[in-house]
Amino acid sequence: MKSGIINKTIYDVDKIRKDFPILESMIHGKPLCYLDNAATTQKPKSVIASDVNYYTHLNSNIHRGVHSLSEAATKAYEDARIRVQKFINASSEKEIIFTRGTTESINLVAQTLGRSILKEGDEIIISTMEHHSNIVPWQLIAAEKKAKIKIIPIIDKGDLILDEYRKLLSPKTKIVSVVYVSNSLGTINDVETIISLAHKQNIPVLLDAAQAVNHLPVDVQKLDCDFLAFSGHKLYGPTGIGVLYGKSHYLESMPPYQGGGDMISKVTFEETTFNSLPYKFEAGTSNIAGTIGLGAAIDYVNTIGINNIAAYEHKLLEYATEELLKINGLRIIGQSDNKCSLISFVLDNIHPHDVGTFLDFEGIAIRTGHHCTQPLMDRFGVPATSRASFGLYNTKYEVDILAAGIKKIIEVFK
Ligand code: C6P
Repeated sequence: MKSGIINKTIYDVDKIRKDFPILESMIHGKPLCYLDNAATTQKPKSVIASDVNYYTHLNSNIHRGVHSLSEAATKAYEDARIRVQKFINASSEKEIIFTRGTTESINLVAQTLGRSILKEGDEIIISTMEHHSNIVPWQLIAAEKKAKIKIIPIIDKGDLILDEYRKLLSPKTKIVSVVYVSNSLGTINDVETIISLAHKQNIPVLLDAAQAVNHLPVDVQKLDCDFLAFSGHKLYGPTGIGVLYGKSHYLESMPPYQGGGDMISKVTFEETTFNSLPYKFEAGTSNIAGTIGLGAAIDYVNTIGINNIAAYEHKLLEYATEELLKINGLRIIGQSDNKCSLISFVLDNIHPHDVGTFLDFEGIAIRTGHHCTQPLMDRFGVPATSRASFGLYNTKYEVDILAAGIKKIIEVFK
């Protein structure tokens, strides 16, 4: 698939696309135009090769054996932890906990920190634009502890109302948990302000960075967030592997999430003492191949440079916004001045599911539905949107294909 002029200015996207074998696919006889990167990103050859290499040469359980294979697998697994630590600039690799993904990372904090600090009448602050993964875990623990959930409202453009957030903060607030980049609007939230306001009252802040780490440079020490959650599969890595970053003093004070092998120091029938960080939170045999694959994905992203990716995607988003706004009857949901990576839209009198199905016949993969943000859809008074979300390999030409596909469906449905 051809690219456009802007694509050459930051990096050679045509060269990069060759690293992703799936981008060569034909769908219904048309070249695949993959614009569903917020759901999951495609994998470069190096990540695919990492999986094959692991099962061909390294497969063994970690932290358990003294034999060579186990030692090699353990080293590769722990090297991946250091790659993650450096990627988000955590101060120690002990602050990096491997989980199944963003969802599990947030559940871990809700069920451990939440369980140990929440009391009746306490409050948890989240926002209107949260993914269900940052709503339901808090609802579960709030119901158990008789705590309340408070919601930061948003304006029609899709920005959080920080004055309202200020008013919500009180001595009853025990945790703030907000999304860094919205998966449905693309808004980049002002998390620096959110964190500093919470910290004035010694309230810990968790950032759901599922849609941030692949689009923006993320430095947890600079942000000063207390927890940060993300998934490997949105960062060009494998599914089933994710990260919870936590400041060590919080992680030390939290009880374990699950019990089992690897998370213990000593077990008797009377009593168990727990392993040190990070292993206290990694019970059972981990997704070893996936973790090593995540390390390979980070290496890949680093070779391009996350700042280059952010700059490239920013230009692509500007171009896509301009082109889509030219289409009569198309309304963009989420028009913050501080946005990245995606466009959610609705078309007059055409249901998003019809849009998604029609575009699929053009070879274009977008996501339609509520994107696991039903309260946000309610806020905008729509049951669903169509969402085109971009990755480091998308091109201006693909934006043109999308715009042409949307114009075609409007014609057909007239
Ligand atoms: N959003 C989307 O299409 P998991 O499933 O654990 O890897 O990620 C959950 C999650 C949490 N927070 C945000 C902001 C997310 O975008 C997601 C995943 C996908 O938008 C699947 S619903």
